[in-house]
Amino acid sequence: MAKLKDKLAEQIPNLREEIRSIIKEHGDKVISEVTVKQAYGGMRGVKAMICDTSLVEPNKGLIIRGIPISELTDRLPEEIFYLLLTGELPDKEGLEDLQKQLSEHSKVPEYVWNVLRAMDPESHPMAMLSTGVLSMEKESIFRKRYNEGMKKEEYWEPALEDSIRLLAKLTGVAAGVYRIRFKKGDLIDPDPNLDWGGNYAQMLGIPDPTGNFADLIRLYLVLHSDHEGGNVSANTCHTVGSALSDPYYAVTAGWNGLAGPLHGLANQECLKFVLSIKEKFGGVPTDEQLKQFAWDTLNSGKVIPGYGHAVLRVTDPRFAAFNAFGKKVCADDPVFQIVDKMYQIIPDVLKEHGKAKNPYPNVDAGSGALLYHFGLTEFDYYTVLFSVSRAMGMLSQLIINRAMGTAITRPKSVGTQWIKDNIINK
Ligand code: HAX
Repeated sequence: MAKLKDKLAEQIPNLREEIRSIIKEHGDKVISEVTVKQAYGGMRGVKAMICDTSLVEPNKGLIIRGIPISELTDRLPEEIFYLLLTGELPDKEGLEDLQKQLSEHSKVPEYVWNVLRAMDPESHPMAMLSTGVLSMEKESIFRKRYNEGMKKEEYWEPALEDSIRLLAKLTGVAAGVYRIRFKKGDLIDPDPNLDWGGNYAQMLGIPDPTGNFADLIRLYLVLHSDHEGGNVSANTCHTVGSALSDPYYAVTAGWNGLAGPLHGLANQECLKFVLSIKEKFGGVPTDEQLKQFAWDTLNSGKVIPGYGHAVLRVTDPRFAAFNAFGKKVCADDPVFQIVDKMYQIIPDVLKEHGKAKNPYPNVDAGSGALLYHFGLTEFDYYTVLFSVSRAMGMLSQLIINRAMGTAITRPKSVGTQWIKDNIINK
């Protein structure tokens, strides 16, 4: 039983039983406490939700179902989706079946293109992606089955079906956003013989005589697929999904968070920063010039994009994977060389500056330079690529939550007066 749905059907009863017994026997034990600083500070570090798809270890980075991301870089993104959901990589039958479903459902309804073409020509590609996918909400099988009165135990099945269909069309919508927004000419039809990532690359229409661009897209989709449950997009998708809003509502809500400059939009900020260095110095700066530029940036009150992380405390292994890819395919590109030089210089500057808890690069520090190298130069588009990938993680988490019967999210908020009365003046 290697097909994704069969595998999940086999696993879910055990998962439910395990959780039922954990809650019954250990439900009142404390796993975290919350300080005043955490309540005012984005709940950083508060352990208050469950996510089984992946884990971010401060000193190791992303681990998907027990496998470090650095060991998954040669896999296809759809294999990662299967892994996120089931905890196992698919065998040949499982992979082929999933690819067949992704291919079968890849046709984007015509009304999506009407919606996207009606948007203002200067709309941000992220707003277009969210709008385009949300316009397909009427296709939701989850909503239809819910309205027909499906049982709670069945929720995960239409959530899975919606998710596969959404992912199947997502690459087409995302490629369409690129071609419409940046006036690249006609839309390119999906090729049913290609894998999910390879097909996305061909629908973007970037010339790719070596096949390296398609490999970059596959790598990109693997590396950004998930980052545990508390980050803005995953947490938002989780919360919206917990109201039993269907996957279309939940995943687009998550993307709207990903569109923020401190989250997914950071990758376009990083490339802007790298290109501004290239322009200022007419190419790759010397070590001294780069060091001074970094200090000038910090002294003017700005952050160094691509460096630091809320959880990580080492070089992000996803950055390391992109850097290794760059060294293989475009080592002589000055934009890539600046990224590589920043990696040599910036951590020491940030350590001396003494503020950032993590002075090392995150995933966004290098990805834009690689896309730019292959001619995908519209950096407003980069967060869309991130979104296509992260949809796999958000949707996996959502399906598992529907399988586990996760309750609607409803933490208790307190006011500043409550803090004064109960903490300060107590
Ligand atoms: N450059 C300069 N200062 C930095 C910094 C950087 N790259 N990273 C952190 N700091 C500063 C913070 O601004 C903060 O300063 P204040 O005390 O004055 O507010 C201080 O160091 C402590 O911050 P932190 O605890 O180390 O980091 P946070 O968890 O608050 O924030 C961020 C994490 C990623 C938002 C932060 O490091 C940052 O702004 N980095 C630059 C933007 C960036 O690369 N974002 C992409 C993150 C990856 C991601 O999630 N992508 O989706």
